[in-house]
Amino acid sequence: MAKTPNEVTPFADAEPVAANGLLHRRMFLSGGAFFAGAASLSGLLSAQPASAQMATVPDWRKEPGKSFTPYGVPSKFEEPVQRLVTVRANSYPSPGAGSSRTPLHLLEGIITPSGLHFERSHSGVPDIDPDRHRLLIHGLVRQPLVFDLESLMRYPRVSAIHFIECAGNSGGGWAVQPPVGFVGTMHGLLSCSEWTGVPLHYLLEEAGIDPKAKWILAEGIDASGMSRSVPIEKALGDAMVALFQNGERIRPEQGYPMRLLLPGWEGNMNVKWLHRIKLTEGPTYTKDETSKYTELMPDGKSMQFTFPMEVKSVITRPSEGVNMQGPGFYEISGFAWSGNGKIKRVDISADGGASWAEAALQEPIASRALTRFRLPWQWDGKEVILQSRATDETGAVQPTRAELIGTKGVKNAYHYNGITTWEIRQSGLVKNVWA
Ligand SMILES: Nc1nc2c(c(=O)[nH]1)N[C@H]1C(S)=C(S)[C@@H](COP(=O)(O)O)O[C@H]1N2
Ligand SMILES: [Mo]
Repeated sequence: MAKTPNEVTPFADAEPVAANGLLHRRMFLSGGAFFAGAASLSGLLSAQPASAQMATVPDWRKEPGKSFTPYGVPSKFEEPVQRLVTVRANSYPSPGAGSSRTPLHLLEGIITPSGLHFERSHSGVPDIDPDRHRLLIHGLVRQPLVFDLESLMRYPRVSAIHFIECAGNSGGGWAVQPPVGFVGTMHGLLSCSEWTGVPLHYLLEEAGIDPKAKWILAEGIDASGMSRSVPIEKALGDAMVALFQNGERIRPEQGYPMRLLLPGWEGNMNVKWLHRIKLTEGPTYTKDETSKYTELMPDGKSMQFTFPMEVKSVITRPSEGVNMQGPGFYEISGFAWSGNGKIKRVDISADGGASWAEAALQEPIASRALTRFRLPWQWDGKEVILQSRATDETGAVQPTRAELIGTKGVKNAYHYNGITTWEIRQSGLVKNVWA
């Protein structure tokens, strides 16, 4: 016999749809009443009944606050919200090689604050004077062209919200033992910004594309001279020379004064500090696409040029280090994304994949952007195995870890997109486990 909502929780529209207290997403979508009313609700969430203490006047109420600042920074109480920096103990022979990760577990919405965008650099962050920077377009073109910032700023621009994900993100998924750490530690080579720039096809068309040109080579002017080959279809499609990040000029760590943006494709192809594009007949096979970023398969062969980052999701709340505070009502939330288009749906399981509840997707749902999902949950305080599974608009479904390893083996270091599993203990502790 079906339970009426109030036998389960005192919330309006609370309909259990999968095992262990997962509720219908309708509760977050209806826009109607949240609480069903009637019963005493105090203590159900974490709010306390109002008390006489509220009458105390805090110091900051007693005198005017500080004056205005030319460039704002977060409250000093938010100091722990920082990038997770990995510096190599011995950086020889490539000083500045390494990464810092976005603390995804501490963020909300879908936009990564620019100061928290992950960094992955092969030779540090160059200090580029924008007045002396040039972009060269040459190779199989009618007329090689050089652009300075001033000339680029005169072209029509587009803005779009896109994630960048390092191909090596979540690489701990291939390991025998499940990695220990925050979502940001495990999956934080992933960030999402609103990028604004000049569509690359304007510049290529102006230079005059030789019909023999089927690829481009894009190169950065940092000490690593990172370069990648890109098929001409992508270069003429949604590729952009990005100049702005979240409304302001692109940050030095992200490629100031300009980077190539290839929405949805491997992070490393989004060449930072972009200074040269050469049109070519075939791929150039640079060091950055032969020694790295190829996928070693179980049969010993390597897959090369696996460009889009596949459909993926992770629950950030709760997650390892973001523990439960006793039984009761929770919002489960996290990120889903796909390099092949929009996220179509996200399902959540609280019983290790036996039953699933469809999560609510927060607008905006943009193509090749992070998408925020949410699901109401009444946790009864028992041990639970919590998972999320994303599906994109091409119909691709995020695989389990076993399915992924079944096809790709464990010699691969890139493109890990298996389902993340959180074990929630009775104590409320959350642990990353292999399911
Ligand atoms: N010129 C240059 N471009 C680069 C890199 C680099 O080291 N040099 N790193 C690449 C890698 S591996 C990734 S994952 C992304 C990271 O972009 P971000 O540092 O803005 O997050 O930039 C790519 N573009
Ligand atoms: Mo990367």
